[in-house]
Amino acid sequence: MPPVAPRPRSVPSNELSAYADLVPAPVGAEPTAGVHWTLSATTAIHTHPAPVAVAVAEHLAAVLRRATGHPLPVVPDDGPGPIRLHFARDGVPEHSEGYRLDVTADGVTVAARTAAGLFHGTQTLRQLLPAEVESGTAGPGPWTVPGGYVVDRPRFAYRGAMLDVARHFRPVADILRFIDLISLYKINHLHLHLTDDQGWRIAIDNWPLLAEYGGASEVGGGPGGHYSKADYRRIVEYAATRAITVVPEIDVPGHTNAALAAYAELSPDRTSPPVYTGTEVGFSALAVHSETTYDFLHDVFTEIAALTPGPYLHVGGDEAFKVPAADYATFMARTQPLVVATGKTVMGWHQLADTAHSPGRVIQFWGTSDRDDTVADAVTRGARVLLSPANRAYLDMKYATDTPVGHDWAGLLEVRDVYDWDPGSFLAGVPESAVLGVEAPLWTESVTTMAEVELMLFPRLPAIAELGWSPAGTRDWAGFARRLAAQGPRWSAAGITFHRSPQISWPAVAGAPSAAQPPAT
Ligand code: NGO
Repeated sequence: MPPVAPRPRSVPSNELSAYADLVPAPVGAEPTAGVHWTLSATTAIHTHPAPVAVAVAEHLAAVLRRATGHPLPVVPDDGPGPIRLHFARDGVPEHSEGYRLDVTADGVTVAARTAAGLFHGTQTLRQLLPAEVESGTAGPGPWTVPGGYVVDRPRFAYRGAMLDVARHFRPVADILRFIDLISLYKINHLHLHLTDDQGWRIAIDNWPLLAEYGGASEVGGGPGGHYSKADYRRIVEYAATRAITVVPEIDVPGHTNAALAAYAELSPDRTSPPVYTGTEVGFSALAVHSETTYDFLHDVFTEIAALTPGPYLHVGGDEAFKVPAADYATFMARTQPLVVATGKTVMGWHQLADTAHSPGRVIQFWGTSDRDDTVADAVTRGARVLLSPANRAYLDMKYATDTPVGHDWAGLLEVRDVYDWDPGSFLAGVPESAVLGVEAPLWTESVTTMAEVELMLFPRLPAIAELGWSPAGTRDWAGFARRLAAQGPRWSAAGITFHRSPQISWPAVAGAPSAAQPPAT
């Protein structure tokens, strides 16, 4: 007689639709009916012994240990195991960030060509587990993963989030949390807006007063702060373990009051202005005709480039209203080669578009229309475009008039506004092949706490992440709204503050401790 199959236990809620609920939507995914695997006290994570693979496995283990209380040893041995993370090419999409994930009755396998691919696969695995896997304290489980597979790769090479640490400084611990949050949705670039009128946030050895004096202020008169080089390296290294590249921004020639306050010789009239703690823009400028300015930029870019393993160095360039157009062009014609000389590729806000080209440069569009002829022209000269249209991607915009923080100059941005556009065909004269990707900037004039940062990110950041990652053919508001709803319990379990958008039918957060309940906004 054939053995009697065990009676199916009750089906956990994540089992029915987990493969259809992933955010960002994958290239391909299918559940296998009737198959599942359950993580237990004896589960180990087997991985390739390469340190990069071990780092991915250790990160997954740390998340799973927290919520399950199980030991989950990481075994640097590529052989079969209940959870196996390994490098492979067969069946894995031909992309440096692609992965394949298989769940059978024997366990979970993530295969990828690179550590980044493995990392993204493990983030998908988290979403296939019950929402309580995001909890910071151990729960009873069961930690069951439905059987099936995912084959995945990104649509765009660059999916970014920007945090303005100049208007309000954020300590290193907050940046590390920010990195963890954005990496949940396969964001792969963290753009740090390190300098502005209200504060200079990174130590520069040759110009120590930039950080010491120029960093000791912020909007509203708070103490500000800055990152030492060791702090900054910590951020870069931590980001790398989450497959994230840091993009530093030194905003010039405008937005420079903090630098001018620290060094009078950088100012056109050789006089230091007072420290600035307001929120106006466009009133400050470097002395664009002074050689000292270019010595300063050379030193700053050289030191920043030395701290930056990633390819990009962002030079800002926005709202330099005090610099006449011809001087601005001259300034950028001198500034961009200084970046190139450090081995980095220039990135800049789209005001840079009609200045001299530099090899492979990236123009970050933050306008509110779907046409900008100077950007389209820069593309014909070889520029690539990073899309952050303010009326689609600016996460400092309020959701609604009663959102407690944020701006509304580019409109009120509910999650559907942020989701419902196609980066590949958004800007006239900019074909998809010229679009490097998308980025969601969070400016912090009025954002002063991490809870407020989270409120502005969620649920809009996952929308931008999906536009950047998922195949164009998956874009469908109703489907996204349903999948996003399934993320809510995960954020509640993780203690993430989020906006309970009325556009989404959030499931009830039954049993969640009140401290983890999202605020009603
Ligand atoms: C603009 C401006 C920033 C503001 C932001 C507020 C750019 C690129 N420059 O975006 O200084 O903080 O709007 O939304």
